[in-house]
Amino acid sequence: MASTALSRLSNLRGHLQPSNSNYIGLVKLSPEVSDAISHGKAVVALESTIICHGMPYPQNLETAMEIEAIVRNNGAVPATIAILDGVPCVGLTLEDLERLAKLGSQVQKTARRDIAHIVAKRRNGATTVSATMFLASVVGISVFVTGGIGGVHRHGEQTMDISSDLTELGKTPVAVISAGAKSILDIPRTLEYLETQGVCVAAYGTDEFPAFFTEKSGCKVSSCIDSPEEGARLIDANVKLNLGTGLLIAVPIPKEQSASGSIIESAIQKALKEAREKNITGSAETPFVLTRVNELTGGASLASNIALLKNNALVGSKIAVCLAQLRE
Ligand code: PSU
Ligand code: MN
Repeated sequence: MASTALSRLSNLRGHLQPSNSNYIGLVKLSPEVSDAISHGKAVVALESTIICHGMPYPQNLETAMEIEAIVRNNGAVPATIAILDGVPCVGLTLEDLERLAKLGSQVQKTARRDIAHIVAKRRNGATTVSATMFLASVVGISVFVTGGIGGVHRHGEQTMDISSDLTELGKTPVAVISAGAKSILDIPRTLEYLETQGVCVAAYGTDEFPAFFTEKSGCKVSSCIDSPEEGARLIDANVKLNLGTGLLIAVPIPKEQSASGSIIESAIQKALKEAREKNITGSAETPFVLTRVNELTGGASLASNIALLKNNALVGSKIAVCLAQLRE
């Protein structure tokens, strides 16, 4: 109900910046996002690591703008999230997007553990899935669209390299719409870990978890969604049950775009080998592998990446619109 959302927002606002209506605690909302949340309109959160570390300039800027346009054309308000000069921002201007896109990897990749540090040092931070989920939930956004989530890395049983995206999904009630997890990761262990965290993993139009560049991973999911309405009902049930966990909604890459899957797989193998040889680990591993895979495939992986992002934005926006209708 719109009035409930409004009172929830004004309660939350009471805390820190009472003089400025566009802050919730330390988090700054754009006027458009603030208005949409207050009135119970459909809002879709978007991350910024993908802009700064996932794609080269200028494709990163073009894609960020196109994704926002797709969200708008489907009746929802886009809320791209990043930390700018120490201020966590929900909803960016075109100038903000340009700045992030041009700075690229100079902007620190910011997962949950890095948020306080970046704020305290008044730096810029490109938020990963975990940090974006956290900030989206602070301001009451339930739907978040991205490309792929982090997961349990291959050999994770030895390195303990498990993305904080997975623990965030275990404790933050935001639905993440993605194309699954890349096969640079250990997908079966990623799904096991999500089960341990109590996270419902649903696949859109299929019963199989997709592997980002390809439609299939060989792993089944426990929930299937066949329409935006079903997605919205799942999110609504998760919230009303007060489970406290997030949801992972995996949308397979469109068939036409997944053809180069085997070429990409061999590039992934090569990039992983190089990362091991160069001793690139921790938070640097994912950006390194993504960049190398793109170089090795001559841009084919970037084209697939952009195509699946657009498709996720389309599906996620429709789900967000249905969710807003359910809550009216
Ligand atoms: N997977 C992708 N593209 C990405 C990422 C993951 O296919 O851009 C980014 C997301 O921001 C994700 C982060 O949250 O990498 C995970 O990093 P790590 O593996 O260090 O947790
Ligand atoms: Mn990691």
